This record gives sequence, structure tokens and C-alpha cells, in this order.
Amino acid sequence: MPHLKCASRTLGLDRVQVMGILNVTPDSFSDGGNLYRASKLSIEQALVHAAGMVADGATLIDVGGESTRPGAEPVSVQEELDRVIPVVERISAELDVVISVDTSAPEVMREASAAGVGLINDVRSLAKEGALEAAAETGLPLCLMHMQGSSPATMQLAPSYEDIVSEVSDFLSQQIVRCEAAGIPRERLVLDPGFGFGKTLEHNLTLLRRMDELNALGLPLLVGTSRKSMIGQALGREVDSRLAGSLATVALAVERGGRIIRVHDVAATVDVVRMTEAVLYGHQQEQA
Ligand code: HH2
Repeated sequence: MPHLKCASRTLGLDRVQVMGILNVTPDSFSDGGNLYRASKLSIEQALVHAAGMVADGATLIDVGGESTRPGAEPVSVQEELDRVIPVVERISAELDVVISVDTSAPEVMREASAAGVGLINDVRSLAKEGALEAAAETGLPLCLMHMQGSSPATMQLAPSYEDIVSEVSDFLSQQIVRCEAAGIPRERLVLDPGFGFGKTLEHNLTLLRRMDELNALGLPLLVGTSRKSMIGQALGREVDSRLAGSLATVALAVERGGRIIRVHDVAATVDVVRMTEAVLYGHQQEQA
């Protein structure tokens, strides 16, 4: 049975798992503007939000202290640590859930691992200096994601591909080789096509349509389309009106082999995932 050893917890991947997004950035947990620090109030808010997502069926909580939206300002490592670590410690102490940390910084990987994280999610696929070594040292599973361009600040300037699916696939297989060379076994890896990261609307739609081709890499796929601009552009919807569009992509992603679905709207996503699995595999299997 496919599974990930996430520190003290095991995450079974025979069923699709839902990862709830917990952004600890000033725009998501505002406590007075840009001078965000992990105040008692914001840690409490983060915990309540995480607990709600767990009650709704999330089995992973992805804690991120750096906004990776196109054009987002970079944050210092210290600021990221200040945002993320207290929240990870609190969730780890209070909730029965796998915590993942959405970071590219080696220092954050190390400290988050010590604070109770069970998975490292790096949108830059361990490209920052020292990240590969830090991730290897933690012994944790890793999510490797495709992004065209070296950073979220510039990735949307002029995305271009001959064949997006084979280019994403080639990139991800190179990352597997790189990890294995650094002593990280492939059983510890999760792959992500990186929806919205250096891709136009047509690129994103093609990638989802043909996502099943990435199963040839033989590793679990993580999919993050929730509320993204691909949905805004396809439907002409603002970010707070993208739930239905997001759910359509979830059903398609599950049908095409997605094993972990990263979302903001956990309850609705869990229903769509379970319903899609019931259609694909039958209700008996769905209840097992
Ligand atoms: N997308 C975002 C952040 N982290 N990690 C993975 N593995 N896959 C993704 O698609 C992914 C990710 C997008 O982040 P951002 O635009 O900051 O918004 P939010 O975190 O609210 O989704």
C-alpha cells in the first residue's frame, strides 16, 4: 500500500488526501498591516483555522510564511521563521494531523522539522543553496514542484513551452535523480506539476487535461489549483467566487491520479474527492 512516513505519522495514499492551506502571511492573518509577527492572537487564529480544516477532513495542513503569488515581495528567513515556527509548534501540540511546511529556505526546513513538521513542500524544488542538504538531513518526505523561471517574482513574465507536459515531466524526473544522488530515496518524494507557476491559462488547462501522463513517473502527485488565477481567467471570477471552478479541477485531478489535493475549501473538496472516488472505485472501496 503506498504511503508516506511523515515523522511520527504515516499518511496512507491508497485514498486521496486533502491538504488544507494555512497561510501565515500578513495578508491572510492580518494583525495590523505589514509589521506581521507571530502574536498570540495570530497563533490562536491559525490554530482555530487549522482545527476547522482538520474537522472538515484535512489530513495535512500546509503552513506557509512566504507568499508565492506572482510578483510577491520576498521575505527574510528570520521573518519566515517568526511566522511559521510558533504556528507549527502549536498545531503539532494540539492537533492530530500531518503538518507540511511550504518553504524554500534550508533554515526553515530544519527548524520546522524540529518543531513537528512531517513533510517539506518546496515550490522551488530545493533549488536554494543548502536546501537539498537540509531537506535530506530531516529525513522527511518532500514535495518537488515544477516552476518555469527561477522565482515567483518573475515566473509569469513570459511562460513558454514546446510541450508543457513533457517539459514538466522531464523537469520532475531530473529532480528525482538529483534527490536520489543526495541520498533521498524516491519513496520519500511527492511530485507536483505546479499549476500557476510560470504557466499561461492554456498551459494550466493542458497540464490538467493530460496530468495522467505524469503518473508514468511512478510517484504520488500533489495538485494545487485552489482559487488560482487559471480559474479566475477561465470563468471570469474574482478570487472569492472560484469555489465551483476549483472543485471541477479537483474531480478531474483525482480522476487523473492526483493523490494529495492542496486547497483552501476543505469540506467541499472532501465531498468532491469522496464522490469522485466512489464513481471511480465503487462505494464499498470508498467506505473501506
Ligand atoms: N501553490 C501555492 C503555494 N504552494 N505548493 C505546492 N506544492 N503546489 C502548489 O500549487 C502551491 C504550493 C500558491 O501559493 P499562493 O499563491 O501564495 O497562495 P495560497 O498559498 O493561498 O494558495
